[in-house]
This record gives sequence, C-alpha cells and structure tokens, in this order.
Amino acid sequence: MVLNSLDKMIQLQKNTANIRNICVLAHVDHGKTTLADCLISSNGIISSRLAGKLRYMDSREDEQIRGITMKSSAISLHYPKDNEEYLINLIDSPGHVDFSSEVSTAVRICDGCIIVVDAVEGVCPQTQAVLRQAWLENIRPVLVINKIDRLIVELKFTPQEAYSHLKNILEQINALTGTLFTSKVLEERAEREVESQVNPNSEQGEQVYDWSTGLEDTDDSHLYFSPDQGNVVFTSAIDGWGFGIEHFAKIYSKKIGIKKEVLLKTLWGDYYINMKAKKIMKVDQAKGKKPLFVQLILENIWSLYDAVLKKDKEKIDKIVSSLGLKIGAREARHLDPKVQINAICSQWLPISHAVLDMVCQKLPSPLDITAERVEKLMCTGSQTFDSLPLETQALKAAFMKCGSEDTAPVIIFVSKMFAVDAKALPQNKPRPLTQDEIAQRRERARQRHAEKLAAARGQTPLEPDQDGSAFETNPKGEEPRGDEQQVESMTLKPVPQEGDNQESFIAFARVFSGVARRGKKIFVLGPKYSPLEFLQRVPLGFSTPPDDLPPVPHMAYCTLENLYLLMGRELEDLEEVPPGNVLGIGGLQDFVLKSATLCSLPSCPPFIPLNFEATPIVRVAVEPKHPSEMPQLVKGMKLLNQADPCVQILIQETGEHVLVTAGEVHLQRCLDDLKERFAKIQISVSEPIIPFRETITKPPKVDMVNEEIGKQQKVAVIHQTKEDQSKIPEGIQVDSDGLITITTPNKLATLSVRAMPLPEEVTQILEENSDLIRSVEQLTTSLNEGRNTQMIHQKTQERICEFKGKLEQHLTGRKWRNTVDQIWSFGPRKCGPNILINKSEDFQSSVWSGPAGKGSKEAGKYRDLGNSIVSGFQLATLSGPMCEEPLMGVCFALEKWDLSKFEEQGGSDKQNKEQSDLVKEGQGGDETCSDGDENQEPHHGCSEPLEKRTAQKGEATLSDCYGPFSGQLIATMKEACRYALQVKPQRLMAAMYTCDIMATGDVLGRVYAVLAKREGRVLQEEMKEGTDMFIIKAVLPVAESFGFADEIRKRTSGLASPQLVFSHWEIIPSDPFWVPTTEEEYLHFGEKADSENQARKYMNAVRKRKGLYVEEKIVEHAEKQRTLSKNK
Ligand SMILES: Nc1nc2c(ncn2[C@@H]2O[C@H](COP(=O)(O)OP(=O)(O)OP(=O)(O)O)[C@@H](O)[C@H]2O)c(=O)[nH]1
Ligand SMILES: [Mg+2]
Repeated sequence: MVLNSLDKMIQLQKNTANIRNICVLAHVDHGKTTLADCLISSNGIISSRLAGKLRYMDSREDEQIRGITMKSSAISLHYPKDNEEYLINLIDSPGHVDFSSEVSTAVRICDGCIIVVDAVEGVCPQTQAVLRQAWLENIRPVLVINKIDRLIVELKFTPQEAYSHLKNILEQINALTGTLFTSKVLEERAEREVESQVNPNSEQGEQVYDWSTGLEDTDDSHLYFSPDQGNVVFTSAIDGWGFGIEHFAKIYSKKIGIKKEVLLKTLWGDYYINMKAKKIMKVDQAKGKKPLFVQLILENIWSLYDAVLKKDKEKIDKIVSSLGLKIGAREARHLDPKVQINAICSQWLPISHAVLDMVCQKLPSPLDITAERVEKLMCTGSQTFDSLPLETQALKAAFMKCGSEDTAPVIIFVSKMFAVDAKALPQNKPRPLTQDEIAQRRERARQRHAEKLAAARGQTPLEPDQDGSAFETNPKGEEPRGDEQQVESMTLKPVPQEGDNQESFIAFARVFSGVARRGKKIFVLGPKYSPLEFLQRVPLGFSTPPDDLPPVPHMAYCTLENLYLLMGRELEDLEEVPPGNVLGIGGLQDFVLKSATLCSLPSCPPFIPLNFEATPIVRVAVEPKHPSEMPQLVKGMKLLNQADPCVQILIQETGEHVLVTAGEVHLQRCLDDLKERFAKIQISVSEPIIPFRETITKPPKVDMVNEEIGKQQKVAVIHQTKEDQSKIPEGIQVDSDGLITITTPNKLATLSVRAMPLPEEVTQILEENSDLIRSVEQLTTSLNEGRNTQMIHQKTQERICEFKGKLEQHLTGRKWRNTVDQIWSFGPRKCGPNILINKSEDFQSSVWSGPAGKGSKEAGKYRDLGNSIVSGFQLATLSGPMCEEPLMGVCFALEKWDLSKFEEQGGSDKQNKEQSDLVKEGQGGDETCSDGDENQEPHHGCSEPLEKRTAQKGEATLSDCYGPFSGQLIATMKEACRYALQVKPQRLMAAMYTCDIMATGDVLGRVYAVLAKREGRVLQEEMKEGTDMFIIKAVLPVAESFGFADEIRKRTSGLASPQLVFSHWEIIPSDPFWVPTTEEEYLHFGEKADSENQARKYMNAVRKRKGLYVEEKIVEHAEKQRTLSKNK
C-alpha cells in the first residue's frame, strides 16, 4: 500500500461520523466478491480491467479454484463524495451455507450491510438467512440487484419484462422484510406494554394497545426496499456498471425540465411521462404507455447492449459521443463485446459511485448506534439491562458516544481469530520505500556510477559483458551495481525472523469506544465472564487496580501488541485505532479462543454470543499417517479450532480426534488447512461419522408386507416380543405393558420404569427450546439452593410459562394426564429432547418447582437420592441400547420408587444390621460382603439423632460391597431405562438435510434420479417466474449426502448446484431388529431379509465403528464355499 494513502486512511479513521462499517451479504454466487472487486478498483488497489476477474478478497487458493468465498475479510476504502471524505470498511462474506458462521462474525462488527440479489435467481434461501442475520444484529440493509446484464443477454427480456421482473424481486424481498419487521414491532409493543403495566404512570396516554393498530401506527416505509427511497441500486458487477434512480433523476430533471424531487418519486413505479405536456401521469395499461423506469432508463441500457452485441459500430459511436465518454482505442477495437460494454458502461454509470453513494447516504455511521442495539449487545441470556451493576449500565453511554477522548473506556469486540502466515505480517516485511527515498537512492547510485566510470577511464576498459559478470560473479564484490539492486533485493527478501514459517493469529475486531493504542493493557473478557460475579469475588470491586486483581474466572489481562489496518490480503501497521473502526489485533492468541470482549474496565459485560445459523453436523475422525506425529496433529487441531468460528474439535472417550464441521465443503477446507498450515503432516481421515438418534415408536399396525397384524399373526408377534424379552436378564420383571421393575444390587430400592414415545410435536418443541430448558433447570437449582431468583428476567419466566403451556397443549389424553407437572428432568445434558416424569407418590419433585418431599428434614436426603435417579436417566438418554447414540423423543415414567427397605435400614441401627445380614443371606453368604458388613457398623452404640446419621449416607450406612448407594441408584436407573426401551419397538432416527436445488428444465430428470438414488424426497417443485429455472425443495438423509453436491453438479454439467442445510431428525421406518416371521414375509423378503433393512445397516455400521458387538453371520453357507479360481 502506498504510504501516503495509508496516512490518508489514518486521518479518515479519526472522523467517526464519516466512517461506514459495512458487509456484503448474499446467497452463494450472487456476485459479492465481484462487487467488492469493483469497489476496490475504484481505490486503485487493483486495476479496473481486472475488477471482477481477480476476486481480490478471495485470497485463498481454494477460494480461487472453487470460485466461492470461504471466509469473511475486510478492506478499508476511501470514498470522496460532495466535499466530504468517507472511510468505508468493507467486509466481503461467503454465501455458501457451510460458512454462514463467517457471516455472523461479519455482521456483528458492522453497522450496515449490502444485500446482493441476483436479478435472475431472485430471493434464495441464503438471502433469507442473511437478511435475518442482519435483523438479529439490528444492522441496516441496503439492496443491490446485481447481474442485470443476464436479463438482457441470457433471458433476452424486453425492458418492460425486465421491469416487471425487478418489481417482482423487490416484492419478494419486501415480503420477507415485512415478516421480520412485523414480529419485531409486535415484540417491542409487547415489551412496552409490560413496562407500562409495571409502571403505569410512566407513559400516559400510551397504555391502550391494540395489536393491529400498533402496526399501522408505526411508520415502516424506510425499512422497505424501494428505488425511490434510495436504498436500492441496480448493477452488473461483471460489466462494471450500476445506478440508483437518483443519478437519472439528476440528468433528466435538467434534460426535460421536471423537478428532481418529482422524478425521484416517479422514476420507479407505474408512471409515464406525457412529453408534450411535460407532465407525469399514472400509467394507463390500456394505452400501452411505458413506465418512466423503462422508457428513460432501461431502454437506453438495452440499446447500448444491443449495439455492442450486434457490433453496430456506428450506433456505438453515436451513443458514446452522446454520453460524452472517451473510450480508449484498445477497448474500442477489442473483439470481445464484454470488454467494450465494460469500457463504456463503467464510465457512464460507474458502479462504485452508485453503490458507495448509497452506502454513505443510507447506512449509519458508528455514531448512530442505537440504544436498543447497545442494550442487546450487553445483555447475555436471560439478563435484563436493569439487572446489570450500575457501573456496567454506565458503559452504555460510552457505547453511544463512541468517543475518542482519553477518559473514554476502550471497548473492543473480537468476532473471530484468523491465521496469517507470520511472514506476511507488516513487522516481518521490509518496509517499502517512499518515492522520495527511492529518488534519493537512485541519485546516489548514479553519482557512484559516474565516479566509478571516471576512475576507470584512467585504466583499461573492461569488456562490456565482462563488466556485468565481473560484479555479479564476484562474491566479495563490495560494490554491487547500484543501490537500486540492493533495494530490490531488500524488498524481495523478507527479514528472517524467529517465528518464520509459522501461523500468527490476528483478531478480527472493532473498536466500539475509546482509542485502541498499541501497548495498552486491557481486560480480555470471555463469553462467560460476569461483572456481577467479579463484584462478589473482588472486595474492592471495579476500583481494584488491575495489577492486584486475584484470578477471576473468564478474565485475563493482556497487552494490545500490534494493531493492523485490514486491507484484504494485506495488513498495515497502525499505532492506534480510533473508535468506530474495524481493525486487526495481533498478540491475543493466548488469550482469545474464538471471540471475546476487550475492555479497559472490568465492569464491561461480555457481548452476547454470535448468532450462528449453521449446525455443525459432519464429523470425521482424523489421525496422523505416522503415529509418531500425534503431537503435531493435536497442536494443529487446536490451531484450527482457533482459526475457524464454527468448527468443533473433540477427543472422544475412545481416543479418536474428531472434527465436526458444518458441511462437506467446510470439512474439505478444514482438512486442507490442517494438512497444509496448522499440522503440516500427512493425515488419514475416516469416513464421515454420521450421527443418529435412537427412539421408540408405537407398535406397528401392519407388518412388513403391509398386512394388518391380525389374529392369525398374533402368534408370530408374541413370539417376537418373547424374543425381545429374552434380552432381559433374569431378576428383572417386565409386565405386559412394558413396565420394568428392577432392584438395586443391595436390594434396598426398587424402581419401576416405563418408556413411552413422545408425540412428534412435543419432541420438536423440546428441541426448539433447549436454551429455555436450561434456564428452567438453572432456576430450579437456584430455588433448591435457596438462592435469589430475582436475576431471572420476567420475560424468561413468561417464556417458561408459555413453553409449559405448549407442552400441555400437546400432551393431552388419558395417558398423558398431569404429565407436564410431573416432569422431573430433561435429558441428555439436562436440556435434551427426552423427559423423565415422576409418578411416584412418595417423593414428588418436578422441574418446575423443585422437590416437595415428605418431611422437610428428609427432603434433603430424598433430593440427593433423587439426583441419582436423574443422573441415571441422563446417562441412559445419552447413549441408547441400539448403538449408543443419544435418545430422542422418549418419555420415561418412574412409576414407583420403593425405598421402604432403605428407610427401614436407616430407621434403626439394629434393623440396619439385620438388613445387611439379610443382604448377606440374599447373596448366599458371599464372602466379599464381609467388608461391607463391617463398614455398616461404625455407628453402633451411637446416640446421635437420626437425621444427622442418615445425612452421613453414602460414606457409611449406605455403603456396602456394591459401592455407595447413590452410585447403585444411578446404575440401576440407567439399566431400567435401557430395558424399558428394549421392550418397545425401537427405531433409529436419521439426520436430514433440506436442500434447495435450482435447475433448468432439461436437467430436471437427472436431478430427480440422483435424489432418488440417495433416498431423497422431493417436497416441492416450482418454476421461477419468467425463467426456465425450477426450484426443487427436497429432504435428504445426511448419511446419503456425501458427494451429493458433486454428483448433481457432474450429472447436470454444472447447471444445478444444491445447498444443504441441516433441518431435522426423522425416524427411519424400518425396524433394525426385524426378521421375517410370517409366511408372507418369508416369501417376500427371503430368509435373511437384511438387504432391505437400511436401519440395521446403519445400526451395525455405527456399532462396528464404536467397537461394539455386531450380530452378524459371517459364513452363511459353509458347504457352498469354494475358491474363486476357475481352473480348480
Ligand atoms: N453475468 C454476470 N455475472 C456475474 C455478475 N457478477 C458476478 N457474476 C459472476 O457470478 C459468479 C459468482 O461471483 P462471485 O462474486 O464469486 O459471487 P459471490 O457472491 O462472491 O460468491 P460466494 O462468495 O461464493 O458466495 C462469477 O462467475 C462472476 O463472474 C454480473 O453482474 N453479471
Ligand atoms: Mg464471494
């Protein structure tokens, strides 16, 4: 970067009102990076001829090869407009779903965004997703409708058709905005209503709200996209042109003499101009009048394209001269019409002006940050702004002010960490010379050369070519040919550094307040840091000097080592960064994993976590090719984890190193990075590990040949259930209804558990509300521990009530009576889609209210035992009996919980002794019990009160040879749940993707063929209006998705490319344990019937992978075995 332009940037960074932090968002391939190229070329960073071809922001090799962006990266641009100078911090983001987490990191540090929509494809699934993300972050969008040239060249639309098509696209995107906005307005209204109820005097006259009028009252016109609002431009990034209607309004107001304001309102919309009367009227379709937009704008563009494509030299010249443009001879003679169009249009309607004008006018500066956004950023989870400590609340003012004075607290948000080659860091690169320095050196070199020549004149002149080689070959030649060469070698050869050939991590960040200075010490606050907790731990509170702080969790203190200006592929060193700017920070890699909040005060709360839309779902296990390289792999994986916002790295109990990624493309990128950058070793990668869920269903009504299971087949069914039950060991009772009764090994407690499938809707509700469930659990825990629950926001409580209501609504009927009130826990991990209900009469506890035990004295004891039961349930739901995958949609009912023996034992020491003897007898005098017997008697002769003694459970009284009682309860509960599942029809659930495929009519058949082969199901097929494109919406099992995108692309010669997004879990209908039992089934499926059983295949594959026993016949027909060689 040229130094004086760096100075310019530094100067611009200080004028906060003229900074625009924006990101470019769109569906994949809609032209974000091409648009960014055009904007960058306007700053002279790349040549305008290369704009659109270079894709400057796609700096990775794989991005260039694949032609898609994989990461978000920022560049700072300078834009002068009407005597003002603006600094545009532009972030290009990826559109591919696999990288949607990179979009989240970009929107957090921006104030506005450009939504790009392909004029042919229109609003696509990712367009919706990014618009939603922009809304969630409260950033303001503007719209760019790109690829208008395709309407002319590919679709061969007339201007009038193009106008209707564009109108259509705007309608679609506004409909989307409408839904987002409506929900937001309603939410705000609701909030205000609650407030006014709490505080009735605060807003007089605004107390009565009617939902419908609430919406009508609010002026939302500025939120919608419309060319007359100035927030829409039409572009063709590849041809370098773009316009907003303001540009034409200016031109035509002079030309036709109609006021610019009038034209601004009428250039878009159904108005036409009556040239004679110089009046603008409403379009009357019958008269065949063309709208202004068609007549004054589109037709001109169309006729230019027409002339160039038809190579009508005369017409081209006429247009060029009438527009007053100058086209270089090279372009004018060029044979490729694209080059000519680019040359003409980029002068006539420069795209960068159109887009950047709109950005500067319509998008907010960092000073315009709204109070609403600040509060949202500061309040994590269920907190309210009011519940934050006062010092923390005071920071809101700093956010709003975005001040640069010394007293302003420094607040920075790091949204991701990215790795760069340490060699590429500016401090490791030789400093480029300024023009002056180069001139000086040249002058010096010339002088020296002249001196040398003068000296040589006295001697025999050297042969000219010897002359050259003499200097070059002389290794000791003190004098190379000149300083210029020296300079060159200096600029080419990087200064060797210690950290050579290493990755260095840079934080992708934004300063929200105060000036970030190099060398400044600052607090690093992790996502779980809480200022409240800080106050509790540190006696002096926020006034403690930072250096004397005791260790506080999730907080560190570090120095801002290096600050950088992000310039796409390059970084520039900065001494300080004023507020409101996007920047890179070096030296944080030991403090920040993926994202963090940096603040000069400990009173700052961490920013709310980024909204990630993608669910990481594709897992592979990796291992080094050479086992000795394990440490490198582990290190490499750690680095990869830091460098990617969404990848997850797990080390499983089996010792496998697992990589969880958002999709196939993401996986490939992670593996490449791991191999080439972070671990630099050869690795072998397992087949993708496909996640499954286990569940149970209602008994089927028809058998596998679709015959009703009637009386004649009952025998077979009974036979099968018997077989099922044979899996259950002796000593465990199973009743005909699937109720399992099981006793702990020490025979003190008996549990009766039944498993039931949950209705599908309930499972879905549970899945959607896992965060809320976590809050419920937290609430109950704090209630139990008698802690203050004021902290839980009223809104969260309302949501909990609503959630409970929803569950009640779906759990109706006799079977589910009172179920919701009896819910004791959710699992696995206390927030999963399975529930445990407590039907036992002895001890009541529910997740809504905590335990209500028998007597308060015993409540504690029961609670502990109850916790063991819950833990057993958690374990059981974490890995099911089929292939140790988590459960989903199962309700376990604890019907009975018989602790009478246990109580008797606790009741008196004598009984206790007897009881243990009983146990001993029960075990047939097993010798190993004798120790336990001793253990049970330390309280003999002791006269302590009963409760106190029983409170010491586990250690003494309740321990026997089977270990602590609580442990036994956990194991028994887990067993009970597993057996309860096994007596019910078990099913596997497969993860499903939804995929949207856009394909032309002629390749539709092939798309369907691929889908069918991979067990995909088409949900919907519709034709995109005005095009020959079909949009197919389908679901596809994740297990069958590998290579799907490639296959579709190959089969359709690249005409269709699918986007896969994880959508839901679906039950695989076939029973993995099914074997033919009736005659018909034998006839239909044959004796083995395993070829049909997809579920069994999946189950066995998972079991094999996990090293579990797989029931398989390896040799089927031993007598038929023979060698494959033909001659024998
Ligand atoms: N016809 C036409 N093609 C365009 C235009 N703009 C971009 N393209 C082409 O569209 C393709 C995708 O462009 P990119 O800029 O890489 O798209 P992107 O939105 O950055 O894609 P991702 O980053 O992968 O989401 C390229 O082949 C471009 O040449 C345009 O205005 N007209
Ligand atoms: Mg791109």
